[in-house]
Amino acid sequence: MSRAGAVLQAGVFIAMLAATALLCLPSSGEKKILRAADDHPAGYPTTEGLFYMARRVSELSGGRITMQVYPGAQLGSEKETLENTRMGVIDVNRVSCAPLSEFLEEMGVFSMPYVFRDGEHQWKTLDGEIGRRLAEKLSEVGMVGLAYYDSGARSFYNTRRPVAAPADLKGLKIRTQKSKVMIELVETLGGSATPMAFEEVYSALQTGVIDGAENNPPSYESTRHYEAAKFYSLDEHTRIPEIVAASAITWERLSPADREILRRAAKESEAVQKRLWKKYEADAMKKVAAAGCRINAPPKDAFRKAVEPLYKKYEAKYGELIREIQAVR
Ligand code: BDP
Repeated sequence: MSRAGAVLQAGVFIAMLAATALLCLPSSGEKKILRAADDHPAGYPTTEGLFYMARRVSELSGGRITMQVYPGAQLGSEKETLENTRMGVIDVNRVSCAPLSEFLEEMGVFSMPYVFRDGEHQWKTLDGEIGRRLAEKLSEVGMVGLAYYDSGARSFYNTRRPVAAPADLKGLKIRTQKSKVMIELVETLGGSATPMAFEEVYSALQTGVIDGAENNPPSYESTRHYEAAKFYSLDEHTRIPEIVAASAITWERLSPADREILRRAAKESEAVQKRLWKKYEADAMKKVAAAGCRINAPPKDAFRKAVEPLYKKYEAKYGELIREIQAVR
């Protein structure tokens, strides 16, 4: 063999070795598909947040990781998607912290009525040590917290009458999320709590199985619950954040670099979601008002007073955490 031929052969050999080494690299070299769940349709701020995250995951991984977003509860109701996230069947999940509290009890503190003074206090808490600590605790139940999303404030709506004071809730059948705190909150205020999956609420309102529910303006509008339940009373009893969480099983299979891509993309999507939220919330209020909904803003003091027994009841569980939240300035 000529000298040039030998050099060429050696070169090819080295190139082949390098290619083999690349193929054998731990997971980071492989293409990956991740499935992400949201119970809202496309266009809703949380789902759009996930779509943005998916775009960034693709960009940051050079097209190697695809995050497929399944909107509109295609992968199940929140309780089901949470179970499937823990099992590794769903890789990324955007849920409300209320149903999440059935898996990690501490998350229920965010469902305590008026625990946040306002949105600013809420975000200081979530962005600070408390928000981080609770997100990290998700590892105890098979998940990894990646970002919080905005969900504004939840208020009551019903088919019967304006709620000007807690007494007006007496006897009303109010749908709640599947969360102990939310059930007890409605009961404490005198309503009759009916826990039910989000997707079932519209027909339950129409058929009169329930008299009302409670949610933020974007959900009240996008679900068209406002068509069936025209009385919307802005008591703003809770500010329950949304969370984007990954399955711990999925997480284990990712290289440190890919984990970082997911974390970064989720965090970037948080800022986008919060911006979209503000706009959607204002638009939703305009839309439901234009549709003839009767909107009132009852004085909150009576509601604050009426939920005091709930605080007593949860003192042993959340008392310390509540005081920590209250101390956030
Ligand atoms: C909405 C949340 C959604 C909920 C739903 C509900 O974004 O994830 O779980 O409320 O009430 O605000 O079930």
